[in-house]
Amino acid sequence: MKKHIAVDIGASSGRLVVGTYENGKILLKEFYRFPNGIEEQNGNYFWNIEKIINEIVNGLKAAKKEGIDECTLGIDTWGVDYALIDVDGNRIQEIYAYRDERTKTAIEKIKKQKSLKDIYKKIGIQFLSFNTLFQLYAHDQEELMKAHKILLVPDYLYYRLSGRLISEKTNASTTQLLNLETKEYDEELLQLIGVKREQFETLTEPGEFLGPVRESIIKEHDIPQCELICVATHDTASAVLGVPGAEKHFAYLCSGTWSLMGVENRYPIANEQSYSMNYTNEWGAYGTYRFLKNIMGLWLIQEVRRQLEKEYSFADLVMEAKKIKPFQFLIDCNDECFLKPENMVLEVQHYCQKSGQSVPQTAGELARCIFDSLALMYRKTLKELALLNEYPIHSLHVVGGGVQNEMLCQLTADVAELPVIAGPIESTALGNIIVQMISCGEIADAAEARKVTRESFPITIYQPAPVHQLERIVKQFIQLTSGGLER
Ligand code: LFR
Repeated sequence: MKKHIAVDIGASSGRLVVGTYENGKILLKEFYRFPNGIEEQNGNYFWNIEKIINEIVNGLKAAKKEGIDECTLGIDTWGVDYALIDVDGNRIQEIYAYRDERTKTAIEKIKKQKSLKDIYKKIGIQFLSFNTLFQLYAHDQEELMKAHKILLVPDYLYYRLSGRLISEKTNASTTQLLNLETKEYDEELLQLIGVKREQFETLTEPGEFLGPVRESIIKEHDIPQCELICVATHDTASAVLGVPGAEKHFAYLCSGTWSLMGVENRYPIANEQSYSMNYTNEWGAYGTYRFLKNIMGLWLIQEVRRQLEKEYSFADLVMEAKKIKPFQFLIDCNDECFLKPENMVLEVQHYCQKSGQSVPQTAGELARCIFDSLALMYRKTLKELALLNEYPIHSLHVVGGGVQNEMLCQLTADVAELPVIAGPIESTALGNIIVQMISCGEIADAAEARKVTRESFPITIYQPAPVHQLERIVKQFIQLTSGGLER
């Protein structure tokens, strides 16, 4: 029986999970977890990449103690962020975190040189101020010129473990630099930001074998013999592979620090309407596209929790929220002001005040405001997805850590007026391991993997219950979020 390890690193935590395929089922076991987060240095925000690498090695040592001597290994992380390395393979800067503010005005600046609509037409990626396109544009040009290679975070981690240089496709698409037609980095955009094609590696498909972890690392740290497999290294791409959708068209919500809501398509949709609603076509494994939208997600509640004087667990916040009358305080969760505010509590309060609403004061009121607003944003996004795709959406799969928030799952079902199918929680690690299993010939393809997933992991179904005065609440929310379908 083959053992596969997923190194799955998110913005707030990383984990190592071992997966095996036995009797038609996938078994997952998390055996190592560590906290992650961005760190401030002189007003800029960075990831502590050396700490992350140490934690991966510590996790692999733990794997050996668990009795794993041999395995395959795949790595996924968030998208867009990059390391610059010199010709000797040394990193020449700390890795900026995407919430760093240096890109705040980059979209406005680029717009003066090239129309955003033209960029969208050929790239098909939603405009987010932190996409690599804008980060590189805002990067110190001299430093950028010194870079022999630009590696996205998981590419860099593969490099550190093995010496292999790759530019994995699913994550590369989050740069907003891949051309939908040529399926290559777009020369014109590269020129616009002062980067050469050679600074990126050749694009690599998920599924490719990348060779072993360096012998020196294995010996020094006494870790298992690991064969690296290039997985869908963008965490969202992995998470979507782990969605147990059975229907031809299923909608998903990958619920973690971000809420990524969308559908899986075989073709990109990059037209006027998808441009004006800012939908993305991120490249998926096995020739798919993730047509989705980024919604600010659980980051809002994570940050509120961090700011509150009293210590609350997430479960405590849910309990407090349940005591509060719903839909009294609404925010547009996707407003830029929530991307990296100094103090999320004050930011939420300020938003409510300036939009003429009463202001949430207690932990319960703040949590209620966030959960209500997220559920309403999910409803709005589902309506947009159905319209842009020209097919109805009958249910919603929720995967990721957010599955544990039963209140939000039920609220989503109620507000969106459709059943929510929740689980699995660890869909990202699962998707990572699914690619490894497909490459090793244990599972035939993504469709079979979804079938196996359905048989392997429990799900919870939340049926929608009527919401008092829903129409009025939706109207109010739509006004707040400037337009939309149900205006
Ligand atoms: C989720 C995610 C999103 C991406 C954001 C920044 O972890 O990867 O898909 O938009 O992080 O990279």
